Amino acid sequence: MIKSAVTISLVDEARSGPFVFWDDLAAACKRAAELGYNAVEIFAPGPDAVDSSELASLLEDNKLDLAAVGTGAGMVKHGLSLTSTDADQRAKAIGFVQSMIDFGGPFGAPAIIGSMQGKWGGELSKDAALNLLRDALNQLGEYAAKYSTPLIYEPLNRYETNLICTVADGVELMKSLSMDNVKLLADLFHLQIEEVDLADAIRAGAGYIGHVHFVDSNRRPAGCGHMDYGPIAAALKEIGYDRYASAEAFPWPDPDAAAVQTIKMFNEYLQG
Ligand code: LER
Ligand code: MN
Repeated sequence: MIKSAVTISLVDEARSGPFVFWDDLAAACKRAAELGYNAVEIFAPGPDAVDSSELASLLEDNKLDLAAVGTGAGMVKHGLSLTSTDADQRAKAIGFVQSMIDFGGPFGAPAIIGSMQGKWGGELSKDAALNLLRDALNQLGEYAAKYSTPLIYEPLNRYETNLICTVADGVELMKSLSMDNVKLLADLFHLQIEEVDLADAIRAGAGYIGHVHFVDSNRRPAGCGHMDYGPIAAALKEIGYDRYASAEAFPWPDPDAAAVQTIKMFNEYLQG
């Protein structure tokens, strides 16, 4: 069965980003539970931004799981990238993601590599960048295994990366890794920019998709754009997808309405 989650951002530098709840972790967890979400996904400035025992209490009190933790703050806050041409910077980027794996791992939550993958260009060729990305994913996938969680890698649309933009290219990248503990994130917003057919793309990701960002075509909450969810839901069920569909959408028209709208669409299309 697919499980529902909703994003909470604690990162000031990501103020214009696609996150539903903001700033107040306790209030967001309480509201997520009231609305019937199974879990929350946290986008934090770093591993120490949230006290682990406080998070454990919040999750337990609200009967929520931690679906995933974002690592994008490594890029937006600290300017780090796993494909930097500077070895020191790459080592810092790896260290930052490891610290986020250490934060989420004890809660069974995988870390997500999105913007931390960086881009190729200038003195860095596409092949060289992909090799750096492969090295990083191998190392971090291995690291995540100690918590029995995968590492989640997110293909992004062309305006955010030029490395891997489609599910099919993501599958090829996964196949080229030295282990199988890295899974793909199918973010429906990125898919609708890059894919010919979203349901076909999801079917092509069978066995490789480990997380879904559930959102509409304009990055508003599901149901507030022109995404056709019937075929998408059918494809996810067809491939036996049973992990999270997480609301990573603009807090439109406001956080609470976005959370209400997404769980309504989740219940209509993805539950059961
Ligand atoms: C970035 O566009 C995105 O989709 C996020 O999940 C990564 O921070
Ligand atoms: Mn995403």
